[in-house]
Amino acid sequence: MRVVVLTGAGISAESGIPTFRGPDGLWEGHRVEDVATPEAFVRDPEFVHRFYNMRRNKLLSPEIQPNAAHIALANFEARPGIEFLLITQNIDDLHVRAGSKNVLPMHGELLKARCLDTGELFPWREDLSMGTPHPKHPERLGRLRPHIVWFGEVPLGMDQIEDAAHRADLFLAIGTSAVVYPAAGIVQWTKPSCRRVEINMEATPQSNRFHESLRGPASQLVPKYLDEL
Ligand code: BV8
Repeated sequence: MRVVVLTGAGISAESGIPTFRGPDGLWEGHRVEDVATPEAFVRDPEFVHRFYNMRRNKLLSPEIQPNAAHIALANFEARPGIEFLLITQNIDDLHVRAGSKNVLPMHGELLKARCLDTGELFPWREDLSMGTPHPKHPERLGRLRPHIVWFGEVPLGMDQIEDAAHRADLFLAIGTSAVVYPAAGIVQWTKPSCRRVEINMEATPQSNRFHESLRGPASQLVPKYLDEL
């Protein structure tokens, strides 16, 4: 069975990482759409670095751990006969830490930095600033950005995503408000015979495209749903 899963901030909420559009969705009074943009980075790079430094430090604190939903997805992927792709909009590493193998982080990764000049990626767990020396050319300062897809930038792996969606027998959307494109549109690439299931706390603008919409916390509904498959 070919299974494609799309996750959003809701799957990490119970691990302690705030979602974007819930009551705790603002940062210093700013919407993510206003901070996560190339224009904001040009205008005030230290402000954008501070936004990601805060989120990277929180992600690295010991109380932030994968929850039962992350773990259930990793266990399901390991089942025989399952061809599995986990597309995540999240920039945390909780799916990988839970043991998921075939993970496509379409909006980038918080624990990687990218060279502005060459696009080279580096694993990154410290703060970034305009004073950060380049790992290979220490005389160059401030030439790194977070390896994150900002608004107005093209998400990663779109060709692979479209191909997998077209071939999927089961498409599972978990913990996403389905307002950000092209992620919210992936469900529309599935074939008519594909089973489409949404697991979320609330209805979304895409709910009507799913055969089944399960309402409730991912940490309870995801393990239950996958166990019954
Ligand atoms: C693109 C990284 C072109 C950043 C993110 C004007 C100018 C420019 C672009 C646009 C524009 N107008 C529209 C656009 C397109 C734009 C867009 O869609 N904007 C929205 C706001 C309207 N999209 C883009 O710019 C994209 N790029 O269009 O390029 C292109 C495209 C294709 C081909 C060629 C060219 C780039 C979008 C990527 C932006 N980067 N992340 C960062 O994280 O700092 S998106 C950001 O929002 C996060 O990644 C997040 O994942 C994503 C979506 O949010 P969700 O994950 O859904 O989280 P949210 O909080 O919204 O919802 C959580 C849900 O979980 C809720 O429904 C809640 O009920 C539920 N929940 C909560 N707790 C639980 C739960 N469910 C279960 N259990 C629980 N416990």
